[in-house]
Amino acid sequence: MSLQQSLVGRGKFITLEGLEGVGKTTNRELIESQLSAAGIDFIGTREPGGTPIGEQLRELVLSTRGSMQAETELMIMVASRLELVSQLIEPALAKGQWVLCDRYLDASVAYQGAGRALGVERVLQLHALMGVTLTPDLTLLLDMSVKDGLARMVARGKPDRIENEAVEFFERARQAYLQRAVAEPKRIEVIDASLSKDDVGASVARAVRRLIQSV
Ligand code: Z5A
Repeated sequence: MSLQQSLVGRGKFITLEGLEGVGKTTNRELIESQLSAAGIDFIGTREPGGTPIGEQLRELVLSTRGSMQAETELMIMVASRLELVSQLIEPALAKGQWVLCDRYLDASVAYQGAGRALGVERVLQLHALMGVTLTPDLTLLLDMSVKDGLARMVARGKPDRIENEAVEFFERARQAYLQRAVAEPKRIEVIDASLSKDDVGASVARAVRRLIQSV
């Protein structure tokens, strides 16, 4: 370990999760401002994507051209994550930088494990098998009804392949997210995303402040 690393310690890893339209991008920007104001060195990234290979995989997996087996979809998500963790996230954390990621492993549990009904255990086993075992320090789960979240997305238009799924798919994903929050209450903070942008932002900022103060 270099002198610089031993002085700053390992960085913290924060993820944003939730269904479409719940405000992940909106709140990612708020957290970035908060971290900057606190003088914390950080990087922001997203999944699928975040590396040159990951961004190509993102285009492939979200494209509306042709159909794809659920297992193929899962393996592309894991491949993109593997690249992101090894090329960007782990090196940044090791240098003492904080990492803010728009979606991570919980999204595969929710969307592929529950939404596509591949099974939560199977999704976790595949990650373990591939050595993707990094767990976030804090996960902000923005939660609201599927109907209201989708309504926000309809206003945006141009749905991708996964956004074209039926409401039942998203209901299963939402329940899986909430079950994970019950199982891991210390890591996952559920935030009511149906409130105003200011109120959601205030809850997000409180949770991030607690993490900053814990260091
Ligand atoms: N996916 C997967 O299946 N498995 C995986 O392992 C991973 C991902 C990692 C990535 O999509 C897709 O990949 C995603 C899951 C799947 N697909 N689906 N479906 P993405 O990255 O393109 O998009 P997203 O993650 O679904 O996010 P989004 O669609 O951009 O939504 P968002 O970031 O959560 O919301 P936003 O852009 O901040 O806000 C949406 C609108 O609502 C916008 O107009 C805001 O101004 C408005 N908004 C935000 N907050 C509020 C409040 N509080 N009140 C009112 N209006 C608000």
